[in-house]
Amino acid sequence: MKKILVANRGEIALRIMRTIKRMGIKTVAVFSEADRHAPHVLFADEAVCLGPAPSNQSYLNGEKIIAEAQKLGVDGIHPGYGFLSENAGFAQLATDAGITFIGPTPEAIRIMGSKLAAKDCVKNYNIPMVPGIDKAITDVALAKETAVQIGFPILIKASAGGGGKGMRVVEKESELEEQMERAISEATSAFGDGSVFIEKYVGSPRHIEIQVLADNEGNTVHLFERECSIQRRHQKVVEEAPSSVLTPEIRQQMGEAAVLVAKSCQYTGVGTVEFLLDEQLNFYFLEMNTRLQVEHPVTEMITGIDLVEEQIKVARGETLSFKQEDLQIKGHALELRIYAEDPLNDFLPSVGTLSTYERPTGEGVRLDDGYEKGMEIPIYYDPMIAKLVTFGQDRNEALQKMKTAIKDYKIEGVATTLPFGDFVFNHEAFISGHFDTHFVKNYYSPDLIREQLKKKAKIAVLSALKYYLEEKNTLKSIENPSSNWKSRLA
Ligand code: MV4
Repeated sequence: MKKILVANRGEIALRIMRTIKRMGIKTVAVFSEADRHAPHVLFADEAVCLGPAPSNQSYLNGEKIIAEAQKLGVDGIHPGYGFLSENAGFAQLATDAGITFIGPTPEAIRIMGSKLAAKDCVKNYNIPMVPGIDKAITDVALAKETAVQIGFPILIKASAGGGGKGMRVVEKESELEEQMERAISEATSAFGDGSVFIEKYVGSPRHIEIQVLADNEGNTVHLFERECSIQRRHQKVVEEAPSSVLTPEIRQQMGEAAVLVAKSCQYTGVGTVEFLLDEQLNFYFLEMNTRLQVEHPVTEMITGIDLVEEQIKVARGETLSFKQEDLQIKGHALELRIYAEDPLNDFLPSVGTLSTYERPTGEGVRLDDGYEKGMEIPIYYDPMIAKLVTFGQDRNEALQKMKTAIKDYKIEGVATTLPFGDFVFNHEAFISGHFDTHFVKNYYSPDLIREQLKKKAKIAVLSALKYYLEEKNTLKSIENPSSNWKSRLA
């Protein structure tokens, strides 16, 4: 591969292009009219405008992207995450145009894009799954029968759903019919596919995912787990690797299960297998994400492996250069996603210009960002500004570095999730590792941040006052040197 087009924007486009350049390959950026002066455009060797700001007229226009790639003699396309990354049709379009799609096959994307197809695909591999039905269900009577068998509460899920969309908890039998009808009509209008299924509801789960990597010869390894339980409304905010609750035995079992999930669909490249982990440390396969994930840096930090480099090597047909036995966890990494969202105002998007933008630095601090001081955060795309990642020999070292880095990171002009991160990293439940997917709901309220901010303001005032009192006499002598002279003579 001599020239790779990155079909994305922001921090991930930059992060991917850095690796491509380091490998001696040329980079092509694509951009919308809103991103004309964005860092990913400046960084690339070549760049093409796709069209107006809205995603469906730019970053989601697969045909245009392929056409531009062909004009520029591109031989590989990296889709990043979001946008076209899990679009089997786009992967096929690239392949048909003679361009290597840097990701799994269209078939693997298609299977794992449907939860029911995924369950069906792995059914002969002995993968633990939450008790439930693995078929689309429309018959209310049958649903009731199954629900009574597995026991309430149960969860209705949309097969085509993702990120928690189309999920409904049903507490008792009398609510099932109404909830099912709603779930089906919601799934039909949201995804054009009304298939739903039911599962036992796991009440206080952790969300643990396993990074996998496979080449074209069937060599498949896992790169351990990421703990992603700290999220709000299915949007992850804090991630870490390794998880503080997994034992080596369960880690190995989950890793082996994840490798089997990948093998079941002849997976190639990097992918992520999601599990729920209950309080007794039972784990259940949820779904597989067939892309490079936002939170991949924590895995890179603890394994020393550049996942984008591995993607490219696999895409150009290379054999994995390491085996499972060669891999080990070294140290601990934390990630905070910094969104232009206001944690004091229900995390509403905060629009504006980055009037102040000062990056934290230091050993063990990695900042993946896509903005510069003075830039505006466009309203058209995901409002994530950056990912702040810290690495330490152990969890506590990573935590201390994170707290310092949050203090050193100065952003003004938009509200961000930095104060929310500070809240999480100072919370007893996070520090002790005793938390689940309900962390934000259970512990967070904006008043806690307001109190912290007030406390900080008070400390600033008090230390200024203390300093003033200490220096009062010096101050007097500066203001009135003669009186000082006289008093000394007296
Ligand atoms: C569940 C669950 C409890 N029981 N399935 C949410 C997103 C989707 N990937 C699966 N999700 C869940 N599935 C059963 N049977 C709870 C969740 C869930 C969740 C999962 C991962 C991370 C955050 C979550 C927040 C709420 C609910």
